[in-house]
Amino acid sequence: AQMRSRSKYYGAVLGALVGDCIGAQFESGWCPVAFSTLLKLTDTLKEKVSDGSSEKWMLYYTDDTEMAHELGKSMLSKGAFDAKNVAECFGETYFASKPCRWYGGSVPNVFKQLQAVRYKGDPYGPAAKQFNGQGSYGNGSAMRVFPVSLFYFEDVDKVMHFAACSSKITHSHINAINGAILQALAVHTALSSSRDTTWDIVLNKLTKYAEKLEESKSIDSRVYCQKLNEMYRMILAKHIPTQNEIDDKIGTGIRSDEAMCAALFSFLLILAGKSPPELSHLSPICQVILYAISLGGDTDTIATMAGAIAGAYYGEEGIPKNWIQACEGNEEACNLALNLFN
Ligand code: R7I
Ligand code: MG
Ligand code: MG
Ligand code: MG
Repeated sequence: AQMRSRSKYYGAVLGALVGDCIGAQFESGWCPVAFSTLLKLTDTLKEKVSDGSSEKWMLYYTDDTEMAHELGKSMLSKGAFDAKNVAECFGETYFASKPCRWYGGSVPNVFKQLQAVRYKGDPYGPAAKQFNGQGSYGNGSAMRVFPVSLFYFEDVDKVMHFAACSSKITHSHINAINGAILQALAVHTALSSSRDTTWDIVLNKLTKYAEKLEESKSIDSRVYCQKLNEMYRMILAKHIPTQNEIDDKIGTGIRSDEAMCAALFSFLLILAGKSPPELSHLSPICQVILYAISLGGDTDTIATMAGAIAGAYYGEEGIPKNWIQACEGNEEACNLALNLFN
């Protein structure tokens, strides 16, 4: 196992931030984004403009980053995952948040119920009632889970356990819980891998976890196992997979199994050396983030999860300074990375 690396901690937090901020520029389109469009944006990124009293960032973060940072700061202040405190941090931050955070459609309902009893009730109660008692299967718990992997780095069982707990505050559908656990495990695996760890080793490891998580499910509802298997096939194929194949086999939507698997796939494809030629001049982490956005769909969320995994694997060095400086919240992200590392 790898020693804890400061660069990997910064990489995960900053990769997630940059993925959210750049991805958010394309979230509303819902369609694939040309590499040329993405490169046109990243070539012009620069520091915030300040006019004395107010500051204007080129790129603003969304709910993905806002909630991830709240989760990380809560664990740091309490010294552990504390469900009631996390619920309160999520809720109060939501009620104070700017419109540009673009929270999911139904999750505000959870925050309203949590706040109604001043966060003193069951922190998992309101989420369990969403969607007629099914719970949300949205990607909103996987998108923000990476701080759990950094905080509980030494104990993978705790990473899995608290990833699930953090999900259940807003997302209690089994596919959302498993998506959060697998995303946390993907970040944890990346953090503990050296640079000679190949894509198939990472994918094998995550497949074993997915088999365990889904062992009690009927064969045709083992959605993560199925999608991880499709990833092997698509990465081993001679060609770079087409958009149609990815839409068909993985998806890019708001469901946790779609966005989380699209993010992991983006990382693994670049790690396997199958870079699209248009991106091959960039560092691997930049390739992962832009490739993730190019898929379209829930671009901020796919890119933030892909950025967290890739940053945990490659470290912060490959993220260009101008990308970081263009993002609102970059100083807070550095503080969070340092505090989680310490
Ligand atoms: O998952 P969530 O926090 O939303 C996250 C997304 C990310 O893209 C963010 O960047 C942000 O833009 O939003 O929020 P939820 O409201 O729990 O889920 C999002 C949407 O998924 C819901 O509004 C529903 O449309 C859909 N959804 C479901 N639909 C039917 N049945 C989630 N779960 C269900 C379900 O069980
Ligand atoms: Mg968002
Ligand atoms: Mg959305
Ligand atoms: Mg999104």
